[in-house]
Amino acid sequence: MTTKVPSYEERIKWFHKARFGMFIHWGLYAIPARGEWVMLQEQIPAEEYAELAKKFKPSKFDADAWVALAKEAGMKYMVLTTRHHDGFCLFDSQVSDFTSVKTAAKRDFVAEFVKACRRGRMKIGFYYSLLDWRFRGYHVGKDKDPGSVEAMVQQAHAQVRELMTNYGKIDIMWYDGGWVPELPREQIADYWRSRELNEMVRSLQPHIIINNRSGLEEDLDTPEQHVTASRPGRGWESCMTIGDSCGWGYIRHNPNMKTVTQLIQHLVNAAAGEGNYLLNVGPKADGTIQREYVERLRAIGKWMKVNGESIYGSQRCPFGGGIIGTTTARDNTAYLHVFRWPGEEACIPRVGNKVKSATILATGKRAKVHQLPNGRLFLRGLPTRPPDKHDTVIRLRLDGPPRAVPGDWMTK
Ligand code: FHN
Repeated sequence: MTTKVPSYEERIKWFHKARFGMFIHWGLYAIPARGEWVMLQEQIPAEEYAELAKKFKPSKFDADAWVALAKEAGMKYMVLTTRHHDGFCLFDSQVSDFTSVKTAAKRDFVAEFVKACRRGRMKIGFYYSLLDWRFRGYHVGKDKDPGSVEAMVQQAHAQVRELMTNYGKIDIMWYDGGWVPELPREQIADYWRSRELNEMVRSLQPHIIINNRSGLEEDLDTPEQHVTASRPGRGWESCMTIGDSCGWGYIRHNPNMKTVTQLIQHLVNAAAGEGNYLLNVGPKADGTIQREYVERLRAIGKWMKVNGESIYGSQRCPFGGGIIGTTTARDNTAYLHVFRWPGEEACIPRVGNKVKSATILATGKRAKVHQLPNGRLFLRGLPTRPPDKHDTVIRLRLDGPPRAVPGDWMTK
């Protein structure tokens, strides 16, 4: 019996409404606190690295606290590393003893995470690394050790089946680690048998969204550490760290933390391109999230409380943002996001609609609207200082869906 898979548009609808999610990189690597690549970067032998599992007993792990923080930030879904490249599973697996259930923690953290997300009405994504550094074949190549590569591929298929079977309805299958050192990109799907794998995923989870990292395009593009829109109609999500790009997992001293303004403007630019922003936290070994991340997420949440209508369910807007910022839209409303406050008058080009009103969301105050036939829109009577230091949003009520003034401005 073949399972009926809903249409792409049906499956991705909630994702477009959500716009903002939390990525969580957590595992044994939080103990040394030098990022999730520490095993490979410091060439730690697998047996030595496995000793960490004896110390991984996160006394303060509280999935409800993670969910509460994500909600406070205005996030609508959460993606957890169920297993990263080091091979350690945060879930119960019949095909591996290297799990948090069978070692010191004796807990199924994925199960606890899923239950907390459901209590908090958060959509759920499972990150799963196809590659596993513990398999010799991955490093020496299929020619030199075909048996090891086959065992690694079989592990991936078996564990993805466990994840898709044992934890209820899952919303995103977030593959990673599909790349293979000796192979060109177009051969990756065959190496992992990804067509067979994803057929199984969709048969078990017909509503699921699958990302583009198993060697197949599937449903979602995943630009990493940058915000680059996909073609209209294609779902995409920018994933990003708050600190250095090498540190998805916890790093004890991470000097380069992005500011709240930078993080908000990344979120806005993703929304302007009809994409999502998956912002990462790397909890400490005890399960808590560091203060610098909590402060930033709470500040973003404060901004989202006032301006979230310009982000959730956002559509591309054909108006220019000029030099001052960018625009998002939703139905018969456009939102001007002013990153660089111009003072008492703002101008944006290419507005083909009649603007019925302009309101600053941060203050509720109206601006005076003046429009020229060539599409230039002037908003006047603005305060000299920016009402919001990160991004002041001005809501433009229009006479219909946003439409741009046709043609090139020089020809007017
Ligand atoms: O190697 C991983 C990395 O550790 C992290 O998980 C990121 C998140 O998207 N993905 C890979 C690097 O592209």
